[in-house]
Amino acid sequence: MPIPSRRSGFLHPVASEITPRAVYEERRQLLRLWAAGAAGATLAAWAGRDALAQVPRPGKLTALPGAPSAVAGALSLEKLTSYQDASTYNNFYEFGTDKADPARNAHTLRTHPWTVEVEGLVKKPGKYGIEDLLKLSAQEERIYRLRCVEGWSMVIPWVGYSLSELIRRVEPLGSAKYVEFVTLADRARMPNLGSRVLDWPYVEGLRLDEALHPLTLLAFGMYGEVLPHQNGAPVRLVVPWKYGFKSAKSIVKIRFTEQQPATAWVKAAQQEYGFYSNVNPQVDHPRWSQATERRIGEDGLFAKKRKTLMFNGYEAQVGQLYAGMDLKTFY
Ligand SMILES: Nc1nc2c(c(=O)[nH]1)N[C@H]1C(S)=C(S)[C@@H](COP(=O)(O)O)O[C@H]1N2
Ligand SMILES: [Mo]
Repeated sequence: MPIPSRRSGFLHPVASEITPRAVYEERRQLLRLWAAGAAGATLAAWAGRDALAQVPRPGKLTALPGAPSAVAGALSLEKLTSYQDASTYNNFYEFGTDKADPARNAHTLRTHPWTVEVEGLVKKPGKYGIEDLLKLSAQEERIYRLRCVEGWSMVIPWVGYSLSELIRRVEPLGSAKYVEFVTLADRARMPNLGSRVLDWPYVEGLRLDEALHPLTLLAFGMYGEVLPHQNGAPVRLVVPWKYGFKSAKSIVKIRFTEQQPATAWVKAAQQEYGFYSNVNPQVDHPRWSQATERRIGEDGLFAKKRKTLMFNGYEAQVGQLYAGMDLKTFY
């Protein structure tokens, strides 16, 4: 994918983006009306949306449409981040630490064949080819905010299904308390694995109840298409109430454990990146405040910062998971 010129940190859309995005915007309008309960008037139009999404797009990725999710809180009504921004301003350290590196370098990733291995404390461990994993449950579209620990945020329409669908199938044992996500570490295809910026492979983890929460998404696509490599193809997590780094990309192993997994960022700097990493405006990162954020795409010279919401705005859905916990200690 060509990298657009960057002036004052602003990304200029290239001409080839304009038509597909206009089509997407139209779909998004329908989705918004639908979510707001204006279904009657727009149902006919809504029924036509998949036809729109499946219009072949020369040079674009394969369509991966999903029905709008019925999970509570899964459809944010905020303005979407442009596809251009969402796919060119990324963190994927295996491909470099600059935000533009993943889009520049991740073309070397091979996503077929791809296997995700489920192991550890489950009754039914096994290996899933990516095609089977994709079809394990109906694909849903969810519009989630993604808030990064550095203070930027985006609003992205993801396509996938609740991780709980997979977890139920493999039947965790009573002793399973955590889920560990191990991602690809392929020196031949990932140019930054020679660096020691993190202890590869990149590993993330969730408590089992967090992993089972219906908002925890196993994502295969975004904007109605399969994931671009730089966003974690062919399969990643999206955990909308946690800082972005909890959303492991290009997952190859899902392991059920009794002990809290040693995650890549906790190993790198425990004081800065805790295991929980719930978005919390009241608990600052040791080097900066977490009370505000900047929405990517609005980050012009005079853009106002936004107030960061508790649990990234998903408090009604996930607050109960942390009842009685001191979130300053378990950050
Ligand atoms: N394997 C892997 N997964 C990863 C990362 C990474 O460096 N490697 N970065 C994380 C961080 S810090 C963020 S903010 C999100 C970024 O996702 P996005 O590029 O789709 O916005 O991916 C997360 N998942
Ligand atoms: Mo991040």
